[in-house]
Amino acid sequence: QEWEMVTEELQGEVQYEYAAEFASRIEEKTNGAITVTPYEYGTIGSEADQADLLMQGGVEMAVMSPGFTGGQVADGQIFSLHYFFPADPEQTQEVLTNSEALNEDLRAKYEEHSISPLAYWTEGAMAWTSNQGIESPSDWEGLNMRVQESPLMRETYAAYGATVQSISWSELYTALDRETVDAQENPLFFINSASFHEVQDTLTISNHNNYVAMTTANTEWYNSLGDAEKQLVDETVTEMQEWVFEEQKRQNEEGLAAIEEEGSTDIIELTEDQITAFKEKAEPVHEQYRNNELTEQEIDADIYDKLKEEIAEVTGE
Ligand code: 6CS
Repeated sequence: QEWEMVTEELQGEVQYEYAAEFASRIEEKTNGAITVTPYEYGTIGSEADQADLLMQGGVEMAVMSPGFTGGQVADGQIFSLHYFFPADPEQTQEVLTNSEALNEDLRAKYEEHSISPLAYWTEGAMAWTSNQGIESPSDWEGLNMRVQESPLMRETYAAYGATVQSISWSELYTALDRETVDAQENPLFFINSASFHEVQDTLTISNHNNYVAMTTANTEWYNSLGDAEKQLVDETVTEMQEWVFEEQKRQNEEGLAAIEEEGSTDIIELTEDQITAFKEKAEPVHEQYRNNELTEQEIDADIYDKLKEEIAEVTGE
């Protein structure tokens, strides 16, 4: 058998390396009876095209960011709330791995669209880049922020006074360079490898959110697998939670070191007081989202409530 797995990143980056590692584990476990072909970003279309392809069963598996299907799977937008998941990537990974709200309830929502999220994992804490130097919510006023396809992202940035524009990451370098957008968010490894810092003067370590990716399978395909194959996929995905955590950690540390070494980017680390000012603006958005005041499509408040409790259990807050 041959399975195809698309990713939204290039060779060397976390998502692609994840798919390559997954492929090698499956091939080894089956003595080559099953091969998995990982695809780097760009071979198949935009992130949204790839999500469509998975939903239609054009590929068996995908590494996907929830941000690109926010308009379709409204509940997946929960990942774009700021200061909601733990700031510590290790605690976030623990929640992503063990949460029933995500791995059962949210999974069922995705499955209505033929996407089966088999695992959620972090690609690291996101930082903001801009030419302005973002240190307080008011620094966002008048800035046009690049976001993915999640209507809630508009509201999270509107709470700081920014406007937003959805574009694919493949157009982002040029958009920042030409100043059609003024700012963006991504993990440090990705900022470095996509060279966004070359066209932005400042980088803010904001700890506002961790980037989340999902290992997904087309639901009809996954359900058609025999028990042994399903078990093989599930067990490999579970094993890889630790592997990918270490991979993103290494890549993010190296990414920051490379940006620092280049020396052309002003790196701002928010103080606790500055973070408090952002939280004051971001937290009301959580409740508005939960109460269905923000997005056109209904979201399930029970998923929000359950996840919030699960997060509190991990952080002890
Ligand atoms: O900013 C983005 O859209 C891209 N960022 C990452 C970390 N992975 C893929 C995604 O498309």
